[in-house]
Amino acid sequence: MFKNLRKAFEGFTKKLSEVVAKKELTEEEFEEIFSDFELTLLEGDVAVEAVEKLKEILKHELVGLRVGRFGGAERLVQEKIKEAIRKYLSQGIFGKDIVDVVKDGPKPYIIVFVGVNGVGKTTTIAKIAYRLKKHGLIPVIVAADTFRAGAQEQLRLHAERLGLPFIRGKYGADPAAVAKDGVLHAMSSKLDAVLIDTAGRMHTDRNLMEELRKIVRVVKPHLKILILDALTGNDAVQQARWFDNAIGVDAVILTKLDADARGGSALSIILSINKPIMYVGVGQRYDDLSPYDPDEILNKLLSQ
Ligand SMILES: Nc1nc2c(ncn2[C@@H]2O[C@H](COP(=O)(O)OP(=O)(O)O)[C@@H](O)[C@H]2O)c(=O)[nH]1
Ligand SMILES: [Mg+2]
Repeated sequence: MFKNLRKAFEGFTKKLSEVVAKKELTEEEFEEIFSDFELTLLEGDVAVEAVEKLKEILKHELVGLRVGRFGGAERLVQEKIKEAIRKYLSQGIFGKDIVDVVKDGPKPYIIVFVGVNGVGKTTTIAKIAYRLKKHGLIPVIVAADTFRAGAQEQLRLHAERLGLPFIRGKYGADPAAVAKDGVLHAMSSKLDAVLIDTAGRMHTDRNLMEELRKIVRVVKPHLKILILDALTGNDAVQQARWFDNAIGVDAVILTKLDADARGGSALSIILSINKPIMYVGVGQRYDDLSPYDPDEILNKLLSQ
């Protein structure tokens, strides 16, 4: 999925090394070499903000660099680039497993999941529920999308398969009331967590914004997780902005990293959203959820 971007990085590295092998890299030279690279990044669907940020970090790391007569320019430049991006990507690690978050948090620990339809929200909730159960914690799964019968049914099947309690509302019921029911159920049954699935109608829908705000007001979640689809690039960046504006997002789970994306999509999202990444989805099975590891992404990007 990072194929195009990898090629672009290779070209960029090569041009830079040709300069630093001979002399100290000036800002003008950096700008010139970066402009070719920039075009490839933008064509590869990397968001404009991400490109700007990348430029800043790389400029800081590379201007003034020279290698001298002993050679090894290409490797040095590659290391410098890798280090700069690693530093940057590492700022976005959530850094705590959901099992510990729930164990260390108040009981029941309330989590609201938000995201546009189709990004993998329901599947990810099932994965989180599975992970909690595997570590001896019992969550209730709550279907607070009361307008899509199919969405509720999908979640009910997951709950049944996982052997976990499930709460839903009648068709058209107030989603906030259903979410509250879930919390009350968890309290009376002394459950460890409440996982609330919400509606994901197009993010330009004002009613959805109000609906989500109401859920948040009523249940006061301890954690608000946004699900983003790694294949959607710039769209995901817009979605992140919209949901953050609506309810304030604490962490992101990036799904479908396993699928064959246009180059740069995942990196672009990670660079652009300024939110900690908690997990990445790497498939459709319950255990296809991995901690976010910047090195994995870097290796795909830069290994030869
Ligand atoms: N390959 C892959 N598919 C995923 C992943 N997460 C979800 N999906 C698939 O994406 C589709 C939409 O998922 P769903 O959970 O229904 O999305 P929702 O509308 O946001 O609730 C389903 O076919 C899922 O199996 C992932 O990490 N990798
Ligand atoms: Mg769903």
